[in-house]
Amino acid sequence: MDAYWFPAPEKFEKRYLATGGGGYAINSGSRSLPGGVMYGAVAGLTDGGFGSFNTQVDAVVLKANGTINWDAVFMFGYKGIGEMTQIGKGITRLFYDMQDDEKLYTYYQGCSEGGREGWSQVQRYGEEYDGVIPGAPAFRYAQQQVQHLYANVVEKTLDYYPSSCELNRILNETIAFCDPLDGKTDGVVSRSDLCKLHFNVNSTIGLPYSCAASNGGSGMGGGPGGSASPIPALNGTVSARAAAVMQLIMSGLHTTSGKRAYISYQPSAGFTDATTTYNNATGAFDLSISGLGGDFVTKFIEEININNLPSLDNVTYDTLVDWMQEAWVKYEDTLQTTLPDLTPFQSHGGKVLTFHGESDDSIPAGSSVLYHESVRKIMYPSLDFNASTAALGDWYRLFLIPGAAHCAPNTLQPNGPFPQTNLEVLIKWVEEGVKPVTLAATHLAGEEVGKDASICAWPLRPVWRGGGGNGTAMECEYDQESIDTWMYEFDAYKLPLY
Ligand SMILES: [Ca+2]
Repeated sequence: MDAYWFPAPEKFEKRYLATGGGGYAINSGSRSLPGGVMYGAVAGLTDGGFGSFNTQVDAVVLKANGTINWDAVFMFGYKGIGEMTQIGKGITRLFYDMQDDEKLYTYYQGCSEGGREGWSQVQRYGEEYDGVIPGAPAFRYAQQQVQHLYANVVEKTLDYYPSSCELNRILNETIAFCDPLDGKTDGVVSRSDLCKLHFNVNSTIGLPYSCAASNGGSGMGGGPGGSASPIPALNGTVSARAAAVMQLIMSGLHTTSGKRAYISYQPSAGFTDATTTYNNATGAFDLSISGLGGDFVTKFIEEININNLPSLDNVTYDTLVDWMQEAWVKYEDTLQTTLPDLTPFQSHGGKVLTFHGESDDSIPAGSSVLYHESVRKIMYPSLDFNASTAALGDWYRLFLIPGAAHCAPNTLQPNGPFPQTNLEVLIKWVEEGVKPVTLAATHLAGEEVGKDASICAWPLRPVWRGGGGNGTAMECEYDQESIDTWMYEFDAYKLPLY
């Protein structure tokens, strides 16, 4: 079933907007529809055929007999939104009595899983769309979902479960050290690549931490039930073992023989996947298995209808790589969503405006860079780096948002900007040919609240020169050493990982 919102006829601007969901949801309720109507667009959402608008795919992915419900997987993968758009465009033409030769501009906007869904539309229904905004996409699904368990396996392998107090001390120190590397001391790590090059997590060993007692709460990556035991006041110094855990997490998943299987979050991103749980009985912190990763392994890979893995016993780095490999093959044509040949979309004139918080703690920012580079190489094999980047940038632009978290500003780096007008920017690009050289953003909190900002397009990186005074202007620079920190070789697999 699909639902559409229609602007009043005098407000209709010959536009259609498809919307998507987040997590395991294929829609965001009616939250994302007013944004379309605001721009004179008919806006649509779908239930994917899962039974109701509130039913998420993980509730229907297993049939009663315990096998995969492939109809649901294909609908979630790309068909649900694609068919909604085809039907929605037809209804729109009829409703407003449009002539056959009148252009109906067609857009998509979504973030996270909604970002993956956006890419699914570019890859599978390229001719249907004129402009797509896939924010912080949860694509490369097999790797993306399983990698949520990586921090837990590091903790288990090293047998050390840091408290959130100790983790936050490391994180705060990372941000403090890396903040000025971009030339502007504002509490925002606008250059996580320079952070990667110059920050050594071992420098945090011995730093004191102290946290008041709390009622527990639960990290976003908390295990089943979000086990929220009260946590006593904590005092200590950052241990070498905690630094070792963080070092390994930040280096990304490798096989036990040292071959790279995936990337990690940028330094200065939160350590949500590493969240532990306090054990009242022992007075120690314990493993808290990431529900995002566990739910995927149990239902989508092992086909067992439980919401999380009961334990990580016998789960090694190699197990994670095996799960990634298995899910990749299993869902290559549905959920993986990294098809790098975008010829139908590109030749039809489609434009992609994509963004990713550089301090995203749920989907690594490097994931969006990896796909951008894959598309660049596949679409322009005979052009060198600069020429192919320029050619791709005519219709697909990636903006890394300094300091931003997952599809949102970052409370830990509140002075950072966030884009607020992406759909307007995309409409201008599609309908008036105004290419966003930089992306318009706004400071939504902090010292510069209300001020405008500009976001550099990948591979250019922001820098403030001239002493770092807050009055100095940002430049978008080309820095090969920084760019190289975003490039990886995935030698754990025989196939290329796009
Ligand atoms: Ca800074």
